[in-house]
Amino acid sequence: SRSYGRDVAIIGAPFKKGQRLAGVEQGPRVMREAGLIEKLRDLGHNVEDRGDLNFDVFKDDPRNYVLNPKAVGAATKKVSKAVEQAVRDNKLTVTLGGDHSISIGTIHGHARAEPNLCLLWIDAHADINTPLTTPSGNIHGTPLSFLVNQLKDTIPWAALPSFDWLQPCLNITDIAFVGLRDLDPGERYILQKFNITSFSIHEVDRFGIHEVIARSLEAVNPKGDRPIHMSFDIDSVDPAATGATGTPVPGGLTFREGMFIAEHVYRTGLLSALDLVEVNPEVGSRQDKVNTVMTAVEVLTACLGKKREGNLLPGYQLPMP
Ligand code: EXY
Ligand code: MN
Ligand code: MN
Repeated sequence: SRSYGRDVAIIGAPFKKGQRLAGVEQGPRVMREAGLIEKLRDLGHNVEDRGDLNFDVFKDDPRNYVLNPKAVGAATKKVSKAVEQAVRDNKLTVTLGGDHSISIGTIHGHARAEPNLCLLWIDAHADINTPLTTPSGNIHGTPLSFLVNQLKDTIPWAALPSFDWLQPCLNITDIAFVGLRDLDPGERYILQKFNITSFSIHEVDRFGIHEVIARSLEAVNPKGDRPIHMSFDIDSVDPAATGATGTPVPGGLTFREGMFIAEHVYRTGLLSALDLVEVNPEVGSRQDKVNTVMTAVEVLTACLGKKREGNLLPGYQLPMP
């Protein structure tokens, strides 16, 4: 093609069984309907939309520490395979959720192809409950515990055979959190015990978003030689802009802070895979839905090079009279 951007793969992961609310499985559809693919092509990227994954339904999937273990185990295995393949095909791989449990698969698959990756986790929540600390049983609050080497012995693997395909693949020191403001006691303990890089909303207010994202990258990628996985939960941004999400928490990142993170990460040139999760068009008002989808699409396009200062088209010539 005559593309001047990157090769990009879009993978839809319309999955909701990591939490209890219907609607989050419509995330990929509403983001596509808002013109995501065209907007990425307008930036000059060669975009291959690989469509939506199909997830198996389990009639018999009883709670076992967590809810829907079979459905989540099977779905995340599929997500992992799809992301691994796309990264091996040299695509910047964008996965559209779905709830945040899908990131068990996106990060696992990305790490299979790029074992040296580091992780930016942009979220109101730390999503690092273990199956024994989760207060809700919702797996979308636990994905990182399944992935982290240092928590391997805290997972009741024998009780969760649907995750037998999964190998922990991430050191806990390879994660930086931004935007946190709702942690459970087990999560607080884990972050403190392992001295994890984390910038809550308090630190965003204190230092400013540029300092926070720069320090996050310095901590997990000091030499700038590691591929970056960014997992962007739309609930990191304030409910004023993202009311259509399942677990909104007041006092979040502003729209502008979310955009700043996206633009800054693009400028590293190291973004290798990206998740955009937890858009639920069935939560909140019609205006919440419009705002949330718009925010998601703006963040995604900024992660792939759209600049608020404007983009210069290669070969642009001023029209002459
Ligand atoms: N920490 C709570 C739990 O584990 O149930 C809430 C988790 C929400 C997870 C989401 C969307 O980032
Ligand atoms: Mn999350
Ligand atoms: Mn969240």
